[in-house]
Amino acid sequence: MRPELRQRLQDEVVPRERKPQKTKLVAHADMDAFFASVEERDNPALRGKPVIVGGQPGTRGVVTTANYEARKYGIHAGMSLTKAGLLCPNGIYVRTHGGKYSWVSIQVMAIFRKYSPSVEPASIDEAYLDIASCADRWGGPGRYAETIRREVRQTLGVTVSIGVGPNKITAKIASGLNKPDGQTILPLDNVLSVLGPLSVREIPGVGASTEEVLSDMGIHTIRELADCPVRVMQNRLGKYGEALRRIIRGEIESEITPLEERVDDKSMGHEHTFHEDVQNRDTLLARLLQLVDKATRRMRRDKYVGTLVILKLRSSQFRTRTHQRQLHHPTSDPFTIFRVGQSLLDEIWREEDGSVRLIGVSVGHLFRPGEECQGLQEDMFETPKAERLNGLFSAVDRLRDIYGEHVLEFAGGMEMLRRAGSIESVKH
Ligand code: DCP
Ligand code: CA
Repeated sequence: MRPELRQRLQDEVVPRERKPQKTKLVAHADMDAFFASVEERDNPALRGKPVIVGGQPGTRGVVTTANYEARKYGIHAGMSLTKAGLLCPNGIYVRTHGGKYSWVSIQVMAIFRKYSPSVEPASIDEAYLDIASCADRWGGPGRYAETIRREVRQTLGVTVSIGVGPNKITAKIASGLNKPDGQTILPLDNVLSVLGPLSVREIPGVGASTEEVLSDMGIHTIRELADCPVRVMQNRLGKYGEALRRIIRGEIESEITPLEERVDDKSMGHEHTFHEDVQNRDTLLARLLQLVDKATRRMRRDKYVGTLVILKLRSSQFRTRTHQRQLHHPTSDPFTIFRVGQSLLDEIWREEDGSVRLIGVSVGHLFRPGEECQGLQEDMFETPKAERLNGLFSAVDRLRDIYGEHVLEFAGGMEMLRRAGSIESVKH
């Protein structure tokens, strides 16, 4: 490395914090239409046209993202490619190039780390930065955000939007307010001047069921939530409601878990070799569900969530294939992980491809979420229904601790096994 470059890096690089840190000032950086932007960067002929990433219209599979042009046609992530093809027949459809996006993600995170002592990646294209001790060095949060956005644009050719707030949740809402290629700095002494008029649905983690409860209470906007008396919130939504109210008022600090504290190389999973090779999709899915169940049980026990699902298949000819998908939100939810595993299976294997000797699944990019984010990561874990589900998982886990692994099986797995006529084949 050239000496002047090394010196520049040394000047720029902020000393690393190695422990989770509470901070009073958080930046949330989120890439714009991430997969589509990388595709446009690599093929400028796509610019200005509706670009849909995921595959060809009419084929199996879903849209992973669409650029802002394509969103005007109503296309969004998760939509089937068949429906996308009907809504936007003249769009440009590109297949997903996972490896390329992972590489850009690594480069983006490296840039973020130059600007903050503590960076917590939240998904493939977003991160929280602790900026309490460094924003002033760049002339305050506004200049600071402009500097990072410029560097990402100039070095990687893609754009990022940034929000700054007193905690993760407020910063995340802020980063979405001026998308794409924008920034929003919340005034620390009055975050509600910006957030107040927004719908409570803009709060990450507030889904349909929490919205319904709030709506029953006459609460529709963030300001109404913030102004609701603590006791009323406690009565209707318990500790979660109280925390939500304080977070949104900017009264709760966040803990940023830096990259070094994550166990990115760690994964939890299980695999199974069949007594007889299997060519039936339902049998594979039933086994997959059991493996996911086991893996997520360990994750719950150790309080991990993860953002990467890896499926492994070995054919009767001993050909091993692994396929992985980066999740949008960290999770330990068996249903989510199973659904992703199922779509990975469908992407790499069909019954006509021949029989399978081994199937395995693991969840990677594991980490333990900061306390204030626990339960806010996913709608599923924060709503009253989610609390019940979480309680259900824990109760099942306890029963298994006492009576053994097979005391309770997932009903779905049992049903699939029954359909495949292979209940006996998976009993131990
Ligand atoms: N992604 C995916 N499947 C989904 C959602 C997202 O594979 N159901 C991938 C593709 C996205 C990337 O994750 O490009 C980041 O997801 P975001 O929700 O941040 O969406 P984008 O970055 O595409 O758009 P935005 O500008 O709204 O952030
Ligand atoms: Ca994004």
